[in-house]
Amino acid sequence: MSAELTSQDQQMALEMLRVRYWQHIVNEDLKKKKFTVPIHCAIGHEALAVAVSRMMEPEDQLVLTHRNMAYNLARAGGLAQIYAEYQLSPSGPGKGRLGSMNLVCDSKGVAYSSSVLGNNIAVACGMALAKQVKSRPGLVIVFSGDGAMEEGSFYEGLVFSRTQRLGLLILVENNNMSMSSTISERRCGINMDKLCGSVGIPFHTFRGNDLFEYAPTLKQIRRSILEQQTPVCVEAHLGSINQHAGPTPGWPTDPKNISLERGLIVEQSDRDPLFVLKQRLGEPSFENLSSQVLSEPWGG
Ligand SMILES: Cc1ncc(C[n+]2csc(CCOP(=O)(O)OP(=O)(O)O)c2C)c(N)n1
Ligand SMILES: [Mg+2]
Repeated sequence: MSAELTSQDQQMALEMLRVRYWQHIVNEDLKKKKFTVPIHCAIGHEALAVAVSRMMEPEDQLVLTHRNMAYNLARAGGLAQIYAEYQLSPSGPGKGRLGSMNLVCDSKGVAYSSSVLGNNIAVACGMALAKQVKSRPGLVIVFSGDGAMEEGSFYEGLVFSRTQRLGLLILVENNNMSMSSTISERRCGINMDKLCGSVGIPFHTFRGNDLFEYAPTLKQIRRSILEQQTPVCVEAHLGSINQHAGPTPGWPTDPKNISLERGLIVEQSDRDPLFVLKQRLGEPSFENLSSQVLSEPWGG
């Protein structure tokens, strides 16, 4: 693909590389115990984060979970502000009072984040209903994990949003992990296609971490939500390559080991969206863009 790389594709690739680079910086500083608040990296979520951020129009609102880092970074377009908030500095977007798990940035469309699983679904439904009642444009995008969707409010949100025909995009990040348990360790499987279909909500599956596939598809989905006045649900299968929270490695014998010294790519598999990008662009283009990002000052 490298030969046909348009300047827009290049910008998009750079955005994703930056979100990874900034997460590496946070992870390195987590290792050095530079923060006092719990911080959940989202290394492996970058393709979805950049695609969602690029899909958004100024009137759209993002409603996030505890694992909001990649989304806040993609929306912010820089690390310095977010880093300041992680250090609880008054110069952060939450004036140092929100920390990581509840971080919002209204000016960038990040309206709400919650550390309470499932709570954000009800809040997003209320926000989407307010848009509808007040005839305000745009849609609300709400995130859930494969763990958080076990909360009753997830099902209630599906029924309520479809009943009211809300402008809502429900994105489930299925990393097959809730704290330290996989899905099969804690519950039966849930057929999302059938669950959504049973209440008339269109459903899509995302696999493979390909930014160049996710970005245009999400733009089409956004249009369909607004034109057909129906919520849509997307389940993205991805991996959180880092530990649940805190630094990776989190302890001396941790099998997960992330180090910026080894470069931006963490895993040589399609669980890593940067590995997927490298396959897409070819090694020379990928290395060229990576070096550019690694040489950029981030404000720390
Ligand atoms: C109502 C509630 N119950 C339990 C927790 C503790 N808790 C925090 S994160 C987490 C796992 C969430 O898994 P998932 O939704 O899949 O998100 P992931 O961390 O995998 O991104 C749990 C159980 C919580 N924050 N809120
Ligand atoms: Mg999960």
